[in-house]
Amino acid sequence: MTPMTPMTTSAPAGTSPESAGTADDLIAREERWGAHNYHPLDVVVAHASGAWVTDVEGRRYLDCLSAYSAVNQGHCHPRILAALHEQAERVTLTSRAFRNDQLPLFCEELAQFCGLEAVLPMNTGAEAVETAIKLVRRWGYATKGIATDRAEIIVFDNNFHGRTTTIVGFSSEALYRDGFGPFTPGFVRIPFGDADAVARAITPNTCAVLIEPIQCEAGILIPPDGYLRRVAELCRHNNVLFVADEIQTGLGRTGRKFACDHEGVRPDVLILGKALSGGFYPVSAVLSSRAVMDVFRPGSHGSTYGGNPLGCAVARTALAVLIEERLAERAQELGSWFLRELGALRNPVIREVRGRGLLCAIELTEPARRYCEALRDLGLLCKETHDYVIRLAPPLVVSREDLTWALAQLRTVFAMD
Ligand code: IF1
Repeated sequence: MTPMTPMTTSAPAGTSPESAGTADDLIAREERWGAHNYHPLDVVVAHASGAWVTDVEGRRYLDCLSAYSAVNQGHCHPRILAALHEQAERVTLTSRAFRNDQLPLFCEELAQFCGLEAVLPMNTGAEAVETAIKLVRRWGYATKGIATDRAEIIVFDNNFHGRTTTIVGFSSEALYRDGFGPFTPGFVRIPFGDADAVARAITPNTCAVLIEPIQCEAGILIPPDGYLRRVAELCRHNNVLFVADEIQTGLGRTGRKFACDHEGVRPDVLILGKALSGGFYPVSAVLSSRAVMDVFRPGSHGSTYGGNPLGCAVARTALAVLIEERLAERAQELGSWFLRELGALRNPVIREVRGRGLLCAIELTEPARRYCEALRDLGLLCKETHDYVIRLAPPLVVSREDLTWALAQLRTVFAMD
């Protein structure tokens, strides 16, 4: 056995969250002990509430990332916290070898919220995407009659669906793929936003189209009007399942329950994650009709934590908050105003402003990182995506006053140029 490496850091290891070190010390420790698979902005968050976070040195920031839409309900929402706490004192995990008293209610409430018939709970987004891939492949063989191992799934350039080997295998982004092969076959990748390309790509072996209704990681790319409806129609006519990854766009973010709602499209398979648990605890889910979901039989799929009572209790409350606080409506109202105001920002480096609900983007003609750093210094947290795009997606509980303040910081940064 290798002996334990002795701790070489100067400050004593904290025993409670409150005794953590300074920002510089904590950053040094993370770099020393953690994997280097991220390049975060150097703000060390210690507390958060609603739309605001506070760093270890007591500075406050408006969060305009919302953990990539996982905290749509706002940080540490008191009702979700209470549900977490109460459930944690009753029972947290049973495994699916036994039943628990939260899973049935979670499935019923989520299915009714989504207008679909059956729910399969998982934990992270990538797991739910993997689950959907298994589901549509099996449906392709068992129901559509595709020959064994010939099923094809249509995906899109610049997609982002997670980090598993199968999922990165059909990514078009070298950063996510390089060095991780060999990859899973059975995916056909085509341009996003062109319905004719979908029509051309469908073959008798196509079991599904897997699509983000708005491509977020690609830079908040909103497809042309009518595109999703056309793709859904092509799917219906060709007996192909329309699978929507609404992990980031769903649950109020774009001003409707789901981004597909903007075009009146009901997916055959819906994938949710992130805000399903209000940022407290990973809960994801795949939804479909009963007929499709029933291709899974006992033993075909599972997860130790999927459907656990703690996650279900948290997710039930996260959904209730979304409905009762009218967060989708808030995103619509605040978002359309905010986007108009963003559109009035004037600077030659701004190429385009776009968005839907409170999912907004400012595309620049130069790398966005230094603008994100300048905004951080003014107390506004956001993150560049694909180098040139500043993504602005605050928690949906953000106030108009907070957003007015954010606009002032943006004006300052773009005036400094
Ligand atoms: C990271 C991006 C966002 C997602 C969609 C599935 C997943 C995600 C549409 C997987 C996850 C994340 C994960 C996080 C950063 C992030 C991200 F910039 F990389 F693309 F949000 F825009 N489908 N999105 O957006 O869900 O397994 O992570 O729970 O660094 O990977 P997960």
